[in-house]
Amino acid sequence: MAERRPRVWVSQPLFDDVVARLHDHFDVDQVAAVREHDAAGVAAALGDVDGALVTLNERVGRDEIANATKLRAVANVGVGYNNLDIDALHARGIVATNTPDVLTETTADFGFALMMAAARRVTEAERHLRAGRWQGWNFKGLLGADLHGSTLGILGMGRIGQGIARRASGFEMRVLYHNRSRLPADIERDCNASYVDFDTLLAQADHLVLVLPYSAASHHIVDAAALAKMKPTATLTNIARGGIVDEAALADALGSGRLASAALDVFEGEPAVDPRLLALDNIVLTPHIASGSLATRRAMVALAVDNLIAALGAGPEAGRPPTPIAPAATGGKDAKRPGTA
Ligand code: 8YV
Repeated sequence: MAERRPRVWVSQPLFDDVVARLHDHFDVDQVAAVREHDAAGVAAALGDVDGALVTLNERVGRDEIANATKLRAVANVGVGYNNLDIDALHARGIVATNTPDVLTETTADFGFALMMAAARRVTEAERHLRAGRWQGWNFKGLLGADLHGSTLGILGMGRIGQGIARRASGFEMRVLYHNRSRLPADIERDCNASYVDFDTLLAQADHLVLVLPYSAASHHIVDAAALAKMKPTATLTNIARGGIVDEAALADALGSGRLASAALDVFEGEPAVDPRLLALDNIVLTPHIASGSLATRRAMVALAVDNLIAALGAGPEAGRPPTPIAPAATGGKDAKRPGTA
């Protein structure tokens, strides 16, 4: 009797030519169209497979794997893995992997783009123009804040935070950061960045960018109290995870002029966006696309495919997936405190 081929689930349509490599080793259950999977759907999909390739849209926790008796590996397409319950997976001996590094520079580019858009009111100005409200040149219209020569604050100084810091040198910005641990001196020098405590970061940043892992400890770390410590002229950019910012408090701060402007690529209830945020002019809103260059999204899928093949004991790296998530890891967006991403 022929040996049973392992079976894997691919939760969303990705890039067919990249995912095709899975077919060399496994039988593949490929979801045909972009869709939301609820917990029961994920549990059903995992019920009879050896491995899964999932995105941040799929929560894989204790309940979802309860009946997944064959499951040996879950490859997340994304550096952040707060959608996975790592303890539950590891307790069952299931290997979990993510996709760090390949998205660092692309995501840092986008963080910078959002910060600039918030500071210079780019999307607000475009809406103004498209709505036909530009009735003539106004010397004092739509004035923004400078980036050059200002102070950049970075919360979470991992790979992406460091990428943003390196970009800031070109704008002659002073760079402050806060992180769960201070970086080695050579990295600080390379990033031209100085370590400060959280309150100092809030108080001194002209532009604050959030790039820290999401966890219970970082939930709403930017709340009303934190926002009240920021300069009223400051901007806030979040490219990490929605739950890090208390969106109701942010809407209040932006609405009352307590904070000049913000840019969010991530939201607490994705894909839903709080109507209070949608109603504001002084906020840039994008649908979780920070890693979304074609080349990078392809590279993320390729790395996840490599991880899944290796984790299931196939291919040249059998048993050695390139980027496993370590037990009690703190290197992704599931760390216990503000940290690296
Ligand atoms: C991905 C992200 O688009 O990598 C991450 O953590 O948030 C994004 O780059 C997302 O995870 C896709 O699953």
